[in-house]
Amino acid sequence: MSFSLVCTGCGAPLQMDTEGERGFITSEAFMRDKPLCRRCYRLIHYGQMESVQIGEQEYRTTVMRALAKPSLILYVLDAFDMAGSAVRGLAGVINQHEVIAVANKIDLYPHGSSRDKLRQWLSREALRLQIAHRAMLPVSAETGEGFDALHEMVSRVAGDRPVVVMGMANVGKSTVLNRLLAMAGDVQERSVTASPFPGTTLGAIAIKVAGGLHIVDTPGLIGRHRLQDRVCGKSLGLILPKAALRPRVFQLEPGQTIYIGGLARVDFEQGEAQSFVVYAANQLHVHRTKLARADELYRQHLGSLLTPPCPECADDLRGLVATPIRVKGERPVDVALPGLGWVRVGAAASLTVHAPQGITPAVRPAVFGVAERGHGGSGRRAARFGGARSVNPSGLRTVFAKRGESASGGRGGSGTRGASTAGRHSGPATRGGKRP
Ligand SMILES: Nc1nc2c(ncn2[C@@H]2O[C@H](COP(=O)(O)OP(=O)(O)OP(=O)(O)O)[C@@H](O)[C@H]2O)c(=O)[nH]1
Ligand SMILES: [Mg+2]
Ligand SMILES: [Zn+2]
Ligand SMILES: [Zn+2]
Repeated sequence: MSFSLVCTGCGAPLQMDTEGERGFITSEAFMRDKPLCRRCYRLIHYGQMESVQIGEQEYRTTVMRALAKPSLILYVLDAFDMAGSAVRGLAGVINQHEVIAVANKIDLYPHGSSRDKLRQWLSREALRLQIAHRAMLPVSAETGEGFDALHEMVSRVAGDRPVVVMGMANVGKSTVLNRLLAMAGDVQERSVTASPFPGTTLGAIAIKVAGGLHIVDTPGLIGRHRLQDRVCGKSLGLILPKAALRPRVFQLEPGQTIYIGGLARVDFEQGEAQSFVVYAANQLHVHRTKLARADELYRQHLGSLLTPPCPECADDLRGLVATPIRVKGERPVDVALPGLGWVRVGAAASLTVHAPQGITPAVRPAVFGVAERGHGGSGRRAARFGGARSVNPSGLRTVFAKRGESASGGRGGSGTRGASTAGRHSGPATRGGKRP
């Protein structure tokens, strides 16, 4: 039996000298079959996170090393947070390998939504985020949905290349890897550490699976452009969805606004009265108020009614930055807030979206409900077809069916055609994505 010098849970080099630093292990734990650092032990057994993170430079070096040989990359994306899922600054390295995009956490999408339409939308979104991929596989590492297809494809195309699992922090890379290990019949309890805290995996972990597969877990990139990387541990529990999203519909008049916790605010300034549909963690409070009262409410109730942030993380997240957004109304759009969710807007509207410094709202074609296109997109219709008034599976199916029918008119994923922001939205779709 070979002896591992990195933690088998998080990949940190093991050391016995400095408590509280990464890779710390007691001599007893070190003698075990599967040496696990103290941080992993506490994460797994007590759900406690010691705040040790790796910086951006170290992240890049680690991933580049893991990709030293021609590899099959499983680029794991968070299907709930596509806007926050693109790893910035590594495209040049990634593009030298074969990429399978794995959109994880699809269990968070309302039950009954058409998975095939969802896959097409996710693929277009990935391309818009400049993630070229040979295939897009929507999966849930939590429920196992989509894993037969993923396992089959990995077994078929990997050959003798290492399979490198990479992506932003917290998208579920380690959970995906664990499920693949289990499917490969690896019963030796060789699972890696997964946790709700971004930054769980600290180094590359290479695992040889029975049957010849060589699979590598890598750390995730932590960025200031996503809210899950900015809130404290307590607030994290409020913004991360735990169950399928329950869309929340707000019938708004111009001059009204909605707060999503105290982390974002969407002002409806001009346009016809219409419904706004909020897709965010069900446990997160969404508050509607008059625009005229909005600032005062924020001053008085930040951290209480409008939470998160809580007192512990408010300093970094206080003082929202305004971005004007014009929705043309030709097609419904989502205003996505990295790490928080999105707000679907179906008809023409002038909005101002407020979010903490560094969190940039992104406008994209709506994932749900383009059904009202060509119907004038009135608010009432948007509510009816948006599948949102209730979480009605068949309602959602209707949306997708209609979307399929009206396939003409440029569905090529040109992104922000339906809206414009003040020059801050992301660019048009890239080429390069081969469909399976
Ligand atoms: N709802 C849902 N949650 C998931 C799924 N897969 C993983 N998670 C959760 O997402 C969180 C992060 O999972 P990890 O596997 O640790 O994510 P990671 O990408 O390895 O994170 P880092 O190591 O920090 O980069 C955990 O709370 C998981 O339980 C999924 O399919 N659905
Ligand atoms: Mg991990
Ligand atoms: Zn560890
Ligand atoms: Zn907090």
